[in-house]
Amino acid sequence: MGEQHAKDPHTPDLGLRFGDITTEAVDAIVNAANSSLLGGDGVDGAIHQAAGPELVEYCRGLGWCPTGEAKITPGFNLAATWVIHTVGPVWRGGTSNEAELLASCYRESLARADEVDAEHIAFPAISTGIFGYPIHAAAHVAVTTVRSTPTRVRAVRFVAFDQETWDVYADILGGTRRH
Ligand code: AR6
Repeated sequence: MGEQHAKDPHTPDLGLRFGDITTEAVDAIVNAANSSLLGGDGVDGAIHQAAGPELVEYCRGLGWCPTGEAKITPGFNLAATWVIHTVGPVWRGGTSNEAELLASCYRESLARADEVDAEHIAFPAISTGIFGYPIHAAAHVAVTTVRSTPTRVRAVRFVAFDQETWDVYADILGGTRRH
């Protein structure tokens, strides 16, 4: 076996942070958006607020984003260079393909990151707020999908905005470095 080339797809290091994703100084932060991409409440509202009005203007030019897909924009006033906007599924009890759609959000977000050579990215707990996806199930999808998706992203931070989210990720990530 030869030494792994730096640009070969691999599994990223996983980390956990507590707090507001808008202050994360990474190459790209992921936004839990809705299909209009024109902003909303929750983390979406916070990202638009911090990025400034240029973000919604840029998003207007992108059009609709279906559930499970992801589109990338500049970060404008954010510390992050890029924002990857993905649309998670609304929780409808678990029988409406929610898990596959949520996994697709993570895979598609990593694909957008690869397209711009983003090496450090941060994810909120997509769909677990206004869209109602139970945190245990959602965090399991998040971690297993990121672990099983080949990508050139080197480090993924899961950002927990509340204690329950932190506790669930910490449990799933186990011995993973929490930073
Ligand atoms: N930083 C990190 N995480 C946050 C932040 C923040 N600043 N603010 C909230 N969270 P949600 P969804 C957490 O509701 O469920 C919007 O209106 C939050 O505690 O933001 O995917 C969109 O436009 C939760 O753990 O997103 C859509 O219409 C997680 O982020 C809809 O909400 C996701 O909660 C999307 O709903």
